[in-house]
Amino acid sequence: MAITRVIENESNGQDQQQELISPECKELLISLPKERGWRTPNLYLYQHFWCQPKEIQAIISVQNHYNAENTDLIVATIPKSGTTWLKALSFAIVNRRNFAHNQKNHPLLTSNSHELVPFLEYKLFADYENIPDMSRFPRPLLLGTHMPINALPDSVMDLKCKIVYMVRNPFDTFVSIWHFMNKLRPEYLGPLSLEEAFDMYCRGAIGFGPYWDHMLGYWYESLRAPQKVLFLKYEEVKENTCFHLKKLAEFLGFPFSLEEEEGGAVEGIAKLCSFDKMKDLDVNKTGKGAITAGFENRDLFRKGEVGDWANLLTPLMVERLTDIMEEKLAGSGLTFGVFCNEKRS
Ligand code: PAP
Repeated sequence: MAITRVIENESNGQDQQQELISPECKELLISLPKERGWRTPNLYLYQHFWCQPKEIQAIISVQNHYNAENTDLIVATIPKSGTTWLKALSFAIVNRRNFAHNQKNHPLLTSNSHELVPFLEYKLFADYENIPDMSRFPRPLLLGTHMPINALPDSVMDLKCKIVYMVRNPFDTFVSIWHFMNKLRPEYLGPLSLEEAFDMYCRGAIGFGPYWDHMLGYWYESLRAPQKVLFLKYEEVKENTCFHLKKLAEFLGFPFSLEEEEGGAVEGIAKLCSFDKMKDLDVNKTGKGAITAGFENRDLFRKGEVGDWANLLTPLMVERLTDIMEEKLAGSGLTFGVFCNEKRS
């Protein structure tokens, strides 16, 4: 099938996007509701979540061609909620028999965690004409995704493979996205003001969002099937990394032995994957392309703090987002109180 270069021309004649997508996907896009995009002209509502064109095509490929196995392990997040960190922690846990945390040639010292735990939709199935032969990859497969739980292929949900999900309070997640998009947004799209971006976020028009649906999907599944989905909060992992690291290791099926614990393996992995350590590595200072071509790895490491939202959001913004979260999460049991609402007063 030939690749078609699609150029979208919006009514103002300047808003252009070039993507390598198939004629079928182009056809599909025409039928989907759309919103102004963050780093592409438009986001499209596909299967009840907002997505960029090329990602929709990749997700269709994932849905059609990725057949999960019982031993597969999936790291899921909505963008900017701790993906890079969770991938590093998971990789270090699962591969510690081959690579001890203090080994000089540990892969995490020379590769970004996105290279070691590839995204289904950005890496493995990004090119719809080159479907990977997953049988050639070493087991267990450790894979990443931003896809909402309902969009995952049936095999992921039907088999015993496990999903670990990390959520981050929506205030810091927005701020992280805002800074990130400012770096990635192409010039021809013009600036996206803080106010406009915030409004889009509050209306749910953000990649893979609405973010409340994204987190609630994984949240409810973690309550229904705790052996299937482990639900972690960025802020809690930050506060007590070793405790959650042990929980994560147990869930993934790679629990720490007493001997390992006494030998400092848990603390060692926590340190290896810490923000300060990872940010300082050459691969993360000067490397490129960990997620997609041309992408600067250093853009994945900004501050890595809890509560940075207080430096950017106005009281009115905080109030609006707090009200939205209270309404959307009402009755779910999922809260971010200590990280958001309490700071409102
Ligand atoms: P992605 O969705 O593009 O993969 P993701 O890794 O989910 O990005 O989020 C990036 C955020 O995680 C950044 O937050 P900030 O903008 O508020 O600073 C980044 O700094 C933070 N981050 C990256 N690595 C770590 C880490 N090892 N520990 C804690 N936070 C981290």
